[in-house]
Amino acid sequence: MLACETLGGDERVGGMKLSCRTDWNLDEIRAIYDRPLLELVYDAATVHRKYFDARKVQVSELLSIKTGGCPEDCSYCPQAARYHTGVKRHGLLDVEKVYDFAVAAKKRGASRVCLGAAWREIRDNSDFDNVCEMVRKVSDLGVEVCCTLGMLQQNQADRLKEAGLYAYNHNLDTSREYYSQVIGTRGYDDRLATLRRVRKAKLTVCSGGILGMGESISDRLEMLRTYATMETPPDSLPINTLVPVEGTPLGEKQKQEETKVSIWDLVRMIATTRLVLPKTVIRLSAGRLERGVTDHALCFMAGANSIFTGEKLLTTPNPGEASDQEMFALLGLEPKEPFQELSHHA
Ligand code: SAM
Ligand code: DTB
Ligand code: SF4
Repeated sequence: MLACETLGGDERVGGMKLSCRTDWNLDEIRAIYDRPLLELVYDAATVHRKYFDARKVQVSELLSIKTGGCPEDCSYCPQAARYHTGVKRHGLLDVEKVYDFAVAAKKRGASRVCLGAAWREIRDNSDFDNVCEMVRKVSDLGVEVCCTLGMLQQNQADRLKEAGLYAYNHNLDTSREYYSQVIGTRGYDDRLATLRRVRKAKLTVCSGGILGMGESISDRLEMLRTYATMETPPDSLPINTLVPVEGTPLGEKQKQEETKVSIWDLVRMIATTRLVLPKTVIRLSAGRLERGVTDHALCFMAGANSIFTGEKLLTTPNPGEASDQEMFALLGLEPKEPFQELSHHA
């Protein structure tokens, strides 16, 4: 039986050193993932408490600042122009409208506002000038601003940093091997190149994946290995479970049944992430609507420490603030203040 030997300065699980490691291989990560469930959760909860205040959960709000009409073919995404999903398209929102949303989000207790655009990549045009203006104004409110705008070049990452951006979200979504089954219009290396530029601009990196797209457990863990072996791993890692949307290739009814993610697989993935990336904020992202408070409690125990709240993610439904507040009260959790993320490059 694998045992958690020490969780002091040099944490080990099953004899494997945990912290400050960037040399993980898949077998080691798999050995952690396959541990007896309650042992795994206990160790993850213990490591979580070493680096974080486990009563604090970051509450973020999402706003789609440009919706639909995306030229990419991501087979999960309701915003890809080529799928008929009924998503109402709109061009870039006005700066004022975004600012008003952020003011309201802050009042509701959010410490991070994430602005998403259905772009393949950023272009140097007036829309990007306006996004920089949004970032400037929302940052001045004292909340963390995150953008997810697709691929970017170095000068664009630098401009976002200069405008006050705190984080950039750009997901690898799955393993390199499975990626081409999900997306054909760009490659894994394009994603990695953007992440390097984000890091170089000294922005914090938010990068994670989606479970439930038909990938194997090995694909999930291989994605985790990619993150854990980066010179500087992500500051935050969103774990989404697929929100099946009719009209997308992955939204087909039959596939949904086959690929539904069990709470146990989700908890194992969160706990394993907590153990191999002890300092990373883990965001329990898309796919919360079907999960009850008991499921959420297990995820928080396993090391998740962030959620997106509000009735809508970018285009799909999500639990609203009222039910999240009720859940926080029940579980004794509190929203985290902004700018207290452990940054690997600080
Ligand atoms: N266009 C940009 C990009 O692809 O990076 C930013 C927006 S994109 C919608 C942000 C992330 O949302 C994707 O990387 C994916 O992980 C997640 N996502 C999109 N559709 C989803 C779905 N149906 N279920 C779960 N996650 C989804
Ligand atoms: C992330 O990993 N999940 C959030 C955020 N980053 C941008 C987005 C989830 C989107 C789910 C599908 C939608 O609402 O359109
Ligand atoms: Fe476009 Fe992003 Fe959706 Fe892919 S995930 S189709 S890039 S909006």
